[in-house]
Amino acid sequence: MPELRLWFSPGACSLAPHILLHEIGAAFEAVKTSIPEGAHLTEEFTRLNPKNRVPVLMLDGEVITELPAIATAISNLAPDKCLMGRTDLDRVRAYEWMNWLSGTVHGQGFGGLWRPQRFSDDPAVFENIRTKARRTIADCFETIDRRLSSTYSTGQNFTAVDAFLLVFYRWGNGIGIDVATAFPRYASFAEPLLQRPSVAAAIAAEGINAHGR
Ligand SMILES: N[C@@H](CCC(=O)N[C@@H](CS)C(=O)NCC(=O)O)C(=O)O
Repeated sequence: MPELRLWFSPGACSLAPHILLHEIGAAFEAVKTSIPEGAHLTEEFTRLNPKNRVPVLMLDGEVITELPAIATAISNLAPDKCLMGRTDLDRVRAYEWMNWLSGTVHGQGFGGLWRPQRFSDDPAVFENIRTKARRTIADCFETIDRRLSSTYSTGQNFTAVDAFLLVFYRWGNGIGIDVATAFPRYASFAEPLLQRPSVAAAIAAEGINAHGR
């Protein structure tokens, strides 16, 4: 196994790769920062990732950013786990999910809600951006709910997509969506996965509440 170090902030999207590292049973160093406190805004972290975001994975000295890329790098370390899908079609579906989760659900939905300043320099319109972002999140959760019909989102095994979906499940509950009532298939998918040893281990290591509420 290469030398692995993951920079995370408790409960942030970095929870997904944190779960994946536990899933493959890798020895790794977890480096904690705190996004809400702005603890990542240091010269040292900016040198590491000039985009100033977590997650960051260092793999034998190579710095990797962006969740779909990090998930792929971790998946490559344990090919038998098929964390980015088992068949060719599963892999295509995994990237289809990861791209949308990263760009639309995270970037536009939760990004708009929590970081409206990324979308306008005018504080007067921030509330409008937040309102629109909440609608985007609800639309996305509708899509997720429609697409989930079995234990896993992609193929027949646990993948990075499932880990990423758990992040948004927690965030959805955290912003006051009653996911169990409004999106019951999403909740029925997520709740059993929260018991998975790799998921429970990452949640315990981050010191966060499993359900996000
Ligand atoms: N596109 C990036 C997004 C990463 C991202 O936005 N991470 C958030 C935490 S969930 C962050 O670090 N935010 C810091 C900030 O906005 O200052 C990815 O997929 O890795």
